[in-house]
Amino acid sequence: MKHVAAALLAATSLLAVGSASALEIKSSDVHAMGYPTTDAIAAMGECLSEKTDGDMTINIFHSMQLGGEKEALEQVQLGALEMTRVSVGVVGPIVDDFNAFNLPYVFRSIEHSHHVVDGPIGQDLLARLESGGLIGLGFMDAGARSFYNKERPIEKPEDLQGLKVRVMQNPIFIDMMSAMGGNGIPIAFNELYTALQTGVVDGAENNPPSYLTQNHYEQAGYYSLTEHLIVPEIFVFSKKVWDGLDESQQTAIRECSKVATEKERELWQKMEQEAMAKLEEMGVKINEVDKAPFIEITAPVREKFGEKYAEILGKIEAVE
Ligand code: GTR
Repeated sequence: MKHVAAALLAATSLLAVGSASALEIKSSDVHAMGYPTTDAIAAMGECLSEKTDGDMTINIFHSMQLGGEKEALEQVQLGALEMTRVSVGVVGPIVDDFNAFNLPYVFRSIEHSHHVVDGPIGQDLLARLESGGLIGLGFMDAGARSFYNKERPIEKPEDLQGLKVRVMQNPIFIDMMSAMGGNGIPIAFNELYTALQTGVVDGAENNPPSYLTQNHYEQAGYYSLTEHLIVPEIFVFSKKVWDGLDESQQTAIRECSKVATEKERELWQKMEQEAMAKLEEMGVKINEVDKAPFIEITAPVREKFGEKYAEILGKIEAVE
């Protein structure tokens, strides 16, 4: 996979040599085109191309062509890749305070998460990514994540006992699973379908659009609406490349980033509804969940990290 990725990047870099100020921004995403995140980055590309008379364009490497999200972030930090769209779930290891977003039941609702990421908390976190070699361009929606597995509906935390549940590659999610009684196993998104198929894990957790479009429902047909995490998406630019751009290019990227965020939120709502309908149609066994016991059982995780993230957690809670 690494060789294929390197060859692809090298080939497109050659193609990108054009007029002196021309810049082809390569951007990766684990999702296919037609997903809200990829289509939003495509809209950003159109915006950039219009603004710069075609000098700046975005070439999207979708569908995990460049591998998983951790590697993508590394490539962007190195400047080998200009941009990537990933989950905030994998950004915690770069700027620790992002992990406040990765704690279970921290956001009261999607609206609450919007108010947080659109306000000073979100903007400050984006700015702090510079220390990790990244320029934070914006957030996107990813709804709420719920459990799915092969064995049974999850109605109460005890139902998770004995299940091997794939989590994103960030140790904080292993703690979350332990608190709930399950066994959290970090695996890259691009390796998850096979892990479900071969029984390396019994289940995973994600929002309805990802569960559907990755065909995970074929392997794990119980979907239980625990909505335990609201983890936003984020798109970031390489600081190495950014520092070589002129101000007008940076301004154009900033302005078109807003187009991407807005577009994604609009597409997300529609996609989420459609995904739920489609999952039902495919015979997935979906169950509603009383969230109170899940909130209660995950309190120790919020307490464990509470001190570390006290300042930002306090600010998040104070947001309406
Ligand atoms: C999806 C998200 C991806 C990826 C994936 C995962 O909801 O859009 O960026 O993080 O979840 O679970 O790894």
